[in-house]
Amino acid sequence: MPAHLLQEVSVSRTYTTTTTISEPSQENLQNGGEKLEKTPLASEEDIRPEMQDDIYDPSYQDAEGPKPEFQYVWRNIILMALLHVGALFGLTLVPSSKVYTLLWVVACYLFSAMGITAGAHRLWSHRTYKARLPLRLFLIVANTMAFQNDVYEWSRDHRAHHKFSETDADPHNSRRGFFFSHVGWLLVRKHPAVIEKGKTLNLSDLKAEKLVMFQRRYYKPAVLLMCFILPTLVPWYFWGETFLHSLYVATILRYTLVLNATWLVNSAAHLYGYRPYDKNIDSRENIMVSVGAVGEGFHNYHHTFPYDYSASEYRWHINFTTFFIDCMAALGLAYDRKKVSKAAVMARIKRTGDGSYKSG
Ligand code: ST9
Ligand code: ZN
Ligand code: ZN
Repeated sequence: MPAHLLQEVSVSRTYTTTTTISEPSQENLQNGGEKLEKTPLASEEDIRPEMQDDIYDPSYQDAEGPKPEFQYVWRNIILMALLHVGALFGLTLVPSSKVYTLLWVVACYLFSAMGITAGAHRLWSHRTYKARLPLRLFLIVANTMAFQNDVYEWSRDHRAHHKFSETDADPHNSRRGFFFSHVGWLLVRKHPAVIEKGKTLNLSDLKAEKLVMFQRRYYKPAVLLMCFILPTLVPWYFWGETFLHSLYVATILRYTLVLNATWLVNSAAHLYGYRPYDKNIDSRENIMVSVGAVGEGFHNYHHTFPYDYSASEYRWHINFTTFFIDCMAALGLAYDRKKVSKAAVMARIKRTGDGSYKSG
């Protein structure tokens, strides 16, 4: 029997589903088609049996009734507003910055991006590959430069986002609109469901990892050093950049750009784009987001197969993060990279895709 048929057989034997395969219609392409009653609870292909708490659980639904009022956190609102005003000022300083400063911005952008994508996301939240200590050290330092909460908190929120997607228990529930899923969720107290359901998640792997706990313990001083002091001092000290340019371009603007590129995955990639792998979920394939987020915009694929180390059907296609992990693997620092088979992907496209998939 061909491999892809074997996949389909094993899927239907393991999980209950009411899916029927039908020809894609124009309506499916436009509005995602009708909702299925059930989508699979666990993986399409059992390539990472040790971790299940980032797999979508459709059995959890929002409680009936009105949503609680937003409880604004004014400290965060003021700091975020100041940061963005500072970034706009930094933008005006770009033309008068030294070339080395701009190269430094690119280097810091990519370094902190790796700390989020290859580190907090694909390694620590999803365990899609394994990393030896030198790489984990590199990633935790890079992650600290990104200042997006410590890895433990980031991964806890992110597993909740996958398991309880688009419900009150999803920290950046995109059903609450673009602004809320982009940055608004960081400006208000969390919905009680985030905390209640979040407490049911298995985080034992993160609690057991000394490096992750070490970062959590020293997070504030480490962020001050890695995100603010070091990126400002380097251009000022090494190539005589003005302190103003160093602070506003290399630090404030760079930090704000990385934040917004990341947040676009939660907002734009949950609202705009096709759903070739699963039309029943809100996350979408968004090339523009992938460019800024160095490979994290293939978000319909990623929510369908969260255990794939490439977060995309492909490897190096608009995906610097996968290129980076593959380079680390070539050096022997990354190993056990999980990749969903082509047969399983094709079977899933046929079963739940919106009909927009183009092969090749
Ligand atoms: C930032 C994060 O920007 C960005 C994350 C983006 C994720 C993107 C994912 C997309 C995929 C990957 C793409 C990567 C692309 C990268 C591209 C790079 C170029 N479960 O939170 P608290 C409990 S951060 C279980 O204070 P409040 C827990 O007991 C930016 N329990 O809730 C906790 O205590 P503790 C900088 C949970 O009071 C307690 O509740 N940082 C969970 O409602 C209180 O938690 C900021 O701006 C859970 N999920 O406050 C700070 N959650 O932690 C923002 C909570 O001690 N944060 N509990 O165990 C805050 O100020 C606050 O969290 C708050 C909510 C005001 C938002
Ligand atoms: Zn994810
Ligand atoms: Zn998502």
